[in-house]
Amino acid sequence: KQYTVAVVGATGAVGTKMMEQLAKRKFPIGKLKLLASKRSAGNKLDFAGQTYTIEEATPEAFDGVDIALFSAGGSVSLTLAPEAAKRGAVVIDNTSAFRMDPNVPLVVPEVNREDLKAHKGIIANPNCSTIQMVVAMEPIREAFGLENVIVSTYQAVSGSGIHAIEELQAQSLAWDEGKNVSATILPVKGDKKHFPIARNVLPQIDVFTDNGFTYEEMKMINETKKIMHAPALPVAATCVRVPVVSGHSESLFIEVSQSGVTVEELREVLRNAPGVIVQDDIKNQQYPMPLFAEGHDETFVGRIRKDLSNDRGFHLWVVADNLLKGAALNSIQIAEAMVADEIL
Ligand code: A2P
Ligand code: 11C
Repeated sequence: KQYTVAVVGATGAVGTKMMEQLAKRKFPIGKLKLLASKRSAGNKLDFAGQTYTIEEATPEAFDGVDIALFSAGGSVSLTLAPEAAKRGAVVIDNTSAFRMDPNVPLVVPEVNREDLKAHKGIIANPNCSTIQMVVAMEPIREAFGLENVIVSTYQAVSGSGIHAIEELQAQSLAWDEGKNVSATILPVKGDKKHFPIARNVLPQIDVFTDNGFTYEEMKMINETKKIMHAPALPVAATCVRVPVVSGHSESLFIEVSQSGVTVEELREVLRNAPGVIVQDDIKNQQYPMPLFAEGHDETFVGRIRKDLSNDRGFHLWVVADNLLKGAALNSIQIAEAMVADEIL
């Protein structure tokens, strides 16, 4: 069977990668519709050797669509995803608009593929920093139990879209040329102040919530509990933007339930885990880095060590391409799982 697929936000950082993944993974596309804002309507884009004309994303654009991949921002999803679902499309939404809706499965196929069966037309793709963390943690939880999670992130600017990548590049150039460095996007468009990301790190991703955590941090906390079906799991996050173009890194502390688990046992579990590559050989300085994770599908894990004062505590360094496993690839993997499990 072949499917009519719409990509909403086809000109964006994630939309572009979604198209690359559809082509690379040979998703069974009968017809492809590339949708974006009115500004881009009429422009051309190439896909698998063919040229397509971008259309404006309107409710009617979803007539006849089987699968709609959304990555055009939360407000576009809030208005158009229900319209697409109403017209019979299955929406796979990469924004945070519906993630915590109890009627919407939030899925990382390696972790909770079964949840797809309960879908009511909209499926949510988790936040990038959440996805790579749960891919690394779920096999550990299955083997040894999981009781506590504390994570600090080092997130690439591409998580904030194409304009943030351009901002980092322009600021780096301005530094080199001794010119004025101006900031207009990061840490987050919707906040009052902006700071340079070049030669800096920003301990703010998204705006702050009332409890002192940012929305990005709350996403990691709430989404992890939902995906892992672990509402009582303690999770704490500190999310930080670093001047890296692609690839999110995470320093992860976990406490397992079982006592006496060895580093080698934990490593072995991760070696056999789907979607994980263990890069952990400190004698040879082998550990994951974002520069080398870019373009890869897997989540890389290294620096695995036991805490020095807690027998059940482990430290890990987790890196993945935030635009691939963190966004576009996971969305396509959701679509593939639905095709394979015959729930489309
Ligand atoms: P456009 O290029 O026409 O503005 P990024 O996250 O990289 O910034 O990309 C955002 C994506 O969302 C782009 O493809 C952008 O299209 C799309 N987009 C923005 N606003 C709308 C809208 N109102 N309707 C549909 N797509 C939109
Ligand atoms: C970032 N994690 O790196 C964000 C981007 O909820 O899908 C993804 C935001 C989201 O800025």
